[in-house]
Amino acid sequence: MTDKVSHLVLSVLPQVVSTDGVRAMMESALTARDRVGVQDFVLLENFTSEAAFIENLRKRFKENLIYTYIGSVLVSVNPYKELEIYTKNHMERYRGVNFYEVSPHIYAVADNSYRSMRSERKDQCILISGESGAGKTEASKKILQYYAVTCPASEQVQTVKDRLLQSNPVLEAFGNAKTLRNDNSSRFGKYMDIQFDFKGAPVGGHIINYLLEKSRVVHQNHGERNFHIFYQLIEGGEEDLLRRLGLERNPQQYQYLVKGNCPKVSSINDRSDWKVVRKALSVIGFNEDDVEELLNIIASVLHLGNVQYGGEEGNACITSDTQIKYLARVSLRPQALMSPLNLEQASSARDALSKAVYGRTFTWLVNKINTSLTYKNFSVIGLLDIYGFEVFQHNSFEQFCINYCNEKLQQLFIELTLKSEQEEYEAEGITWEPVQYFNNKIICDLVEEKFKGIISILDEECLRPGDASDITFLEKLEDIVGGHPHFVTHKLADAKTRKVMGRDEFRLQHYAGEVNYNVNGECAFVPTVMCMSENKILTQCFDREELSDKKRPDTVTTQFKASLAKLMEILMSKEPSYVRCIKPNDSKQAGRFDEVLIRHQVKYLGLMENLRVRRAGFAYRRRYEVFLQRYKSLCPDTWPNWQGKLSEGVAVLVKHLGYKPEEYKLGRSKIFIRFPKTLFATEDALETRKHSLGRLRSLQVFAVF
Ligand code: AD9
Ligand code: MG
Repeated sequence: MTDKVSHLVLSVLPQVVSTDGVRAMMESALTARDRVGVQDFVLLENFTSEAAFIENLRKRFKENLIYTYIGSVLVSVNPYKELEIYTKNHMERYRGVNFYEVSPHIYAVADNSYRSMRSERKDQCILISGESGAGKTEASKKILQYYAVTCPASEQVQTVKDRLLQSNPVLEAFGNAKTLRNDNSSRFGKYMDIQFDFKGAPVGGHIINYLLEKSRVVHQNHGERNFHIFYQLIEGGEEDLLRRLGLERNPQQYQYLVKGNCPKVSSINDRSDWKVVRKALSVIGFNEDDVEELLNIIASVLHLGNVQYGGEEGNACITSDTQIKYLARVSLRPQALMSPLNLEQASSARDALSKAVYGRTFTWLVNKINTSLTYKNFSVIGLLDIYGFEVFQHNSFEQFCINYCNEKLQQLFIELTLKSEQEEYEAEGITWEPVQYFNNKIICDLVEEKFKGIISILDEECLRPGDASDITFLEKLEDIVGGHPHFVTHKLADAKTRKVMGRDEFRLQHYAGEVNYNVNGECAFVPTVMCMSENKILTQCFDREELSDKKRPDTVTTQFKASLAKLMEILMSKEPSYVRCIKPNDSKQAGRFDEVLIRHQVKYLGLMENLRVRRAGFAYRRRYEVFLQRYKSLCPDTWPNWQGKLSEGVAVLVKHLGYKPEEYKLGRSKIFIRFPKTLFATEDALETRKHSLGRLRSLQVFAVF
């Protein structure tokens, strides 16, 4: 009876059940257990086997059980279909209930963090990770909805709740896009603090955005789109508005929207999304003027994309007057666009300008949302919805930053998981035996170390006057980090690797796999003309001081490194919970479990490592009162009530059950059980007793672990 699962809780059953009836019930209970797998991977007998891990995930996925725990970490598999598990009734079921007394759910994680925040007065954070399309953003929205519905509310709190909820459609319109992997892919990282007052009501919030994928503004791969807002405006914008902005109702007219050849997406209704976004903007507190200025900028980016250059070699001039008419009125002064460049330089300067304008406007938008969400110094729960590890055919510095971020989060994850395990053992007075694990600090150092890390080398090359180029950067990398075990270039690679690497690439061996990065960089661009704009938003986005040499901005990578370091600080100061999202297939299809794809994610999410750490000592642990309450009926000395100390009651109980000394340990407030089979045997004993008592009324599959 080992490879068994969660047990059944029997409640309100019919008075009399025949022997046959009992047998049938037990049989069906057992097949149910076999069918649905274990609800906590720590209960897998063969916990080091990746195959057993995946099989368990598969069983549960087939039964629409998309959530499974590794201890307190929630693993979630995207079902790609609407499941009836997010109703108000479900929310109520998880409210104020202990993590392990109900089946695994995103609401259990939300509720657990909320209760810890309130009872221990400690700030919490929920870290959601996984690859593109795995369900991170949906998970973060479910958590937010859970708080919006279950937390107490006054009229003022309702406004905050509404604004928190409505910030999502706005940020998604400007920061999400259709990609090959996800029709609603977040192209930025997001950390959101939700603030709660002493009554537990959400009273404020704050959002930090990370590294918007600006390159999408000017270029999209085949089958992908630009940010949703462009299509929403063109499809849904009122006639008057489009006329004022000089836009036509046809996305194919705009160079920045035609690159992916994908103006329409079956799962997206741009017109109705436009209405949602307009409404959300007003809930957040945008007045008509703010909205008009914002849309002016969006339209100006489209016009800018249509600016054509002609003229002599080395002295490009604009040949498209219509665009300039709108651009000049909207944001720029036409004379400021004059500058001696060749055709290629002129187009690339135009694109750099578009990216800068869009990127800064996005940050402005986040700041504007933040001012509408008051932020006081109360307890917080932070939600981190950040891009997962990315490997494309062509990986640029954007992927480099994203993957570096994932390295940092993985490091934090393993460190904190180990730390909390260790702390729990120490708190319970149980000896801690060190666990071997792969520490990816070596890769983080390779990227971020002062003076000799990749980012420092890049900075130095970028700031060096004279002949610095992508190739000198690569050579410098070879000089300084060429001997590092996780780094290789075309020149340094063995013959086999060389075949799959370009001469302008370097390869990093990440904890999650190998990635080749292309070093073809972007020219630094100081957007002089933008500082002269009369658009109110743009004047806030482009600071005149930037034009002076004294206030030269850091490179994007250095800025990103600093913002990540800040993020790590924020996360370290809070008590973390984790949601690890898995994408079941690449075709966005319900019911398809692609084992190869899933195995890869299990690997790079570090789930086996996580399980090993969690199972290093004991598979199961429970507080004495919970354990005793559940199993006291199995021992005449503890039934119906144990009067003495809880720990002694548990000692009497497990002795009666025949636990061997090597199978368990008694800590200060908890019992630790080493093997799942011990617990399963106890569960079976409980079931048999309940059945033999003939007090079965109805059978309800109920999750307990
Ligand atoms: V990306 O890194 O931003 O590209 P995410 O955020 O991990 O990615 P997202 O949450 O956007 O993925 O999920 C992708 C799609 O999967 C959603 O648009 C839904 O159609 C689908 N999904 C995800 N989670 C659920 C769920 N719990 N129930 C039903 C889901 N559908
Ligand atoms: Mg997302």
